[in-house]
Amino acid sequence: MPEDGIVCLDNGMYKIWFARNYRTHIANTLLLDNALATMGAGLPSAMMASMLYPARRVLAVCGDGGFMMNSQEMETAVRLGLNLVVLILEDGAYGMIRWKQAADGFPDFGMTFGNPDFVRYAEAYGARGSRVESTDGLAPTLEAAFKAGGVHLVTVSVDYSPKTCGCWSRSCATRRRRRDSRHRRLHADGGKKLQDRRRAV
Ligand SMILES: Cc1ncc(C[n+]2csc(CCOP(=O)(O)OP(=O)(O)O)c2C)c(N)n1
Ligand SMILES: [Mg+2]
Repeated sequence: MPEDGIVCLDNGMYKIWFARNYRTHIANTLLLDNALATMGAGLPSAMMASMLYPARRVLAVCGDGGFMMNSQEMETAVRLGLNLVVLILEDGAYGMIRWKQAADGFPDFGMTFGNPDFVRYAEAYGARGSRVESTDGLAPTLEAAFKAGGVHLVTVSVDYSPKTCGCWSRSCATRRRRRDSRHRRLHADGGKKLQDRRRAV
């Protein structure tokens, strides 16, 4: 993104990455709602940013769950002739809650779902859609989407498994990073209690 580009986040796991690592140089170029943290806000806030600053690049970053909470606003964005790109991080799950559930030692239950084909979904609204197939493809796909103008949806698969965010698997690869006392208690016996609990469910 250029320095004056505006990134508008929805709410999910990736918000933590942006909050920690995304450097801004101009005020209000990273819109991040950490108060009520409402899912579904990414696309509408990008639409407003694009209306206020039509000459600047605007990128909404959404999880698949959050995007689907307000995705019908694609129609409004197309109808108003806005220029914006929506990047969807697709893990087929409410990733952040799935992670919290695992970090608290609960079974991996009820947090996954299926998605529409987001490229065709975008096209159904008269927008453009692209799927990123490799890490190297991300930047050029975004660049092409901004250059093309209009409403453009870019979807990319994301893997939030233990490598990325911690206690996820039975082996609990990053438990040493966890300060949560409940979590520590569950692992005090090498994970036996946790396994018993999983067996019981
Ligand atoms: C309206 C609303 N419902 C529920 C929540 C609780 N919540 C926070 S993050 C999250 C999951 C987000 O899933 P997704 O958008 O797919 O992002 P991911 O974490 O998978 O990247 C949920 C359910 C919320 N913040 N807002
Ligand atoms: Mg998700």
